[in-house]
Amino acid sequence: MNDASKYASRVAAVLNDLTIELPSWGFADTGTRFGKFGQDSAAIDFTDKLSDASHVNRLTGCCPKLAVHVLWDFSANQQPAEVKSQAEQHGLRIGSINPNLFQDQQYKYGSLCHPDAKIREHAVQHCIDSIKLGQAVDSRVVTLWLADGSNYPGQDNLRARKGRLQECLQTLHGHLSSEQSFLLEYKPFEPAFYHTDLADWGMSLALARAMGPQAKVLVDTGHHYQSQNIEQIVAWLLDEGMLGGFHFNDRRYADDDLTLASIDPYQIFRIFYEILSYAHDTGRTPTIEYMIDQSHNLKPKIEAMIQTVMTAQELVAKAAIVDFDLLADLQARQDIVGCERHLKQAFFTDVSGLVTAWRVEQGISPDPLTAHRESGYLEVIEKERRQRRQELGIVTGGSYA
Ligand code: PSV
Ligand code: MN
Repeated sequence: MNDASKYASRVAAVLNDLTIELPSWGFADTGTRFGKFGQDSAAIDFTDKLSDASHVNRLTGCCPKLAVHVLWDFSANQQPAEVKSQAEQHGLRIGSINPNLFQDQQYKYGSLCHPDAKIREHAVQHCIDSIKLGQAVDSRVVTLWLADGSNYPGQDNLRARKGRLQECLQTLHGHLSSEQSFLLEYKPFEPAFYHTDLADWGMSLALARAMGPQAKVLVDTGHHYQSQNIEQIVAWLLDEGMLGGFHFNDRRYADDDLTLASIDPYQIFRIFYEILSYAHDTGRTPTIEYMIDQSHNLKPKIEAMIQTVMTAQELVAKAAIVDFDLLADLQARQDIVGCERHLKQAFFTDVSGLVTAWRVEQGISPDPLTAHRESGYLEVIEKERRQRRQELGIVTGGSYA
């Protein structure tokens, strides 16, 4: 067995480096297209989301930023400066800004890829507004997920759509401040079912390159076909200097929004292993934005977030105890069994003591989940939000129809 204790400082170093953005939408009532089940504790407004995220940050010590969705979190009369200071009052910063190009009725046939130049202009303007919003709240990242695609073969010209998209994205790059990066998220299907305009990492990579130096690729762990080798994609993007960030979640069938590593923890371990091995081999620490992108219909939302963060910390700690030099030696000798055994040993090593020690060092609870359950926070917000919902006449749950 790997002697985990001799890697204590390496584990502490990777945990110090790992900050994870929380998604504002993960604290509100969400669900599937068939229905949603309301929770009394679910956030009603943006202040609730800040409060919940701040609670998770206090307990885990590694979530200082809240990712926001422009149309879900910002109203027309909201001043960005106020949002920024409100976040600061909660000990947080605004993280990645997510433009929304998928709700508006005019996007029925696409947004940045739409055949009609007027609709593309509208979509571009929304993205420019989002970039400006990011500048005003001092956020460094704009993440674009594009719902564009088509449902039937022949519905539109695939190459023409690519050209329109490239042109729009290049315009957007020109609006970024020198401190902003632009992450292009890909997804193979949904809501479109025949083709998606940004369907995989190769398409995101090609367009990010065409956009300019501040554009990179975002890997949403749930946005891959069954059994796709995600860690290889990560290794390639790292090598190309094009890995910008992650949306953490897990999937069993499609884009299920399950909690990170709930289905395949070994895969997330292998992703972290690729990142740490790149840093070890090159001496470079890539700037990677880690964000959670999960909406829980059944699990209590705050618990699910804490569980996700704790899981990520545990898995990165396991990847940190891989002996990269030993592994390189085993690889050079073509000791295939030895190589695999070494990786597996790291994965199966109990690192909880090292992670706990790091938490104690940070002055936080060794067990954030239990600390949350004992904090009384949930009971307070449940009561207050139940009452507020009644006063506002908000009915929770039900169908989306
Ligand atoms: C789309 O499925 C996606 O992964 C994008 O990142 C959106 O911003 C997010 O989900 C909304 O939950
Ligand atoms: Mn995502």
